Amino acid sequence: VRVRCGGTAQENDDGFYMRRCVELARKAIGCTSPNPMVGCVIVKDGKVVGEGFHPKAGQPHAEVFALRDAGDLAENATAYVSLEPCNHYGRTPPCTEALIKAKVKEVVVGMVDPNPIVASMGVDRLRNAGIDVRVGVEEELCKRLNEAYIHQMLTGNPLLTLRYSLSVNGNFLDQLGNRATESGGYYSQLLQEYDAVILSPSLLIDEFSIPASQEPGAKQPLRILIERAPSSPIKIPGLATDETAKVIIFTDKKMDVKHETAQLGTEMVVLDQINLNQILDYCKHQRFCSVLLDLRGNFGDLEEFVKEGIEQNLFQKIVMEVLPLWNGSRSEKLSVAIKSLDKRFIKVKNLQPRISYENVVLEGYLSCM
Ligand code: AOF
Ligand code: ZN
Repeated sequence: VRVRCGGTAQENDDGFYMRRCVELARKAIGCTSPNPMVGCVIVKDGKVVGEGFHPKAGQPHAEVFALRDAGDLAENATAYVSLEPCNHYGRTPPCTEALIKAKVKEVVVGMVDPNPIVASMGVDRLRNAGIDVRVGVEEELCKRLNEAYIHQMLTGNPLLTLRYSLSVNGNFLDQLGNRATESGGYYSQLLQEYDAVILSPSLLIDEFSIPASQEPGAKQPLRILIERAPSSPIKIPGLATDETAKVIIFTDKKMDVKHETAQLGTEMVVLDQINLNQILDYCKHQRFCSVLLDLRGNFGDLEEFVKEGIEQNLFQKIVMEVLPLWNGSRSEKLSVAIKSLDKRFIKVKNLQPRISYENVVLEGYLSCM
């Protein structure tokens, strides 16, 4: 349904088609890293004549799919793209040239590409070829779509999110809310968005399985397990991995990993010292755009990471879930670690609530003062 509200007809149409671009882009959620998610819509005489999105790094860009879909109808049409068309030869040829060749009349861009090899040069190239270009339609929405990609491009580091569950009286819980892990549940949806998730190995022992997104066709994040100098060999019961669900165990002591982990695609990395910075370095070298530190299971394993992250402003984002419980099972240890940081004044920006079954999920951005 097309809803018109306020603004000029042009502004309404622009917003409508750009939101469609974002919707298309999100079809590849979790699959494009280190590339951004991008959607493109070709509109002629008020009708959509072509649509496309970027499915995966190495595959053609959104514009190419949309132009293919539109065929000859792209001539004199308006192309809407959620990200500035690229102007470089990467794994694929420049989208600017494809748009010029297709003779589109106008290009409407959601946001400029922060990639320094694009950074407004795509817009300039199109304008120099005589195409009208407008930039910044639904910009906030387009930026939110690719917040991890943008962060990685601007800082070189992956976006780091801290996730945890709370009871209504503010205790840290080591459980998830009702139906969170099912398809459509917030946790299942969250996992598919991340390139990697840092977990306590106790989860494997307690749950006999490794957390995985249940969304249809979801790409699973790399699961990073932290095992600090354990006294006994790591047992990994029921650990099932495949090409899309890799596991890496970081440890500071060489030890046996039972269960023929190598065969299951599990990698082991022994470090002199394990801390959050070291894990982030590893993720950075993998060109990950996003990492989730998931506070579940035995918090003890991750307590130092939370402290280090807060002390050194390593977290950009938090996702917290409030369960309809008074106490629940709680971690005294973690509460103590967090309390020791109470003097830090960190503001949470854009705190957005949403309801997931009977739980409240809050997402926000940490900003240090
Ligand atoms: C677009 N449309 O759909 C995407 C763009 O290695 P390549 O050739 O895939 O290039 C990757 C870069 O291209 C990526 O870092 C970003 O700057 C841009 N992505 N551009 O016009 C798209 N995915
Ligand atoms: Zn491109």
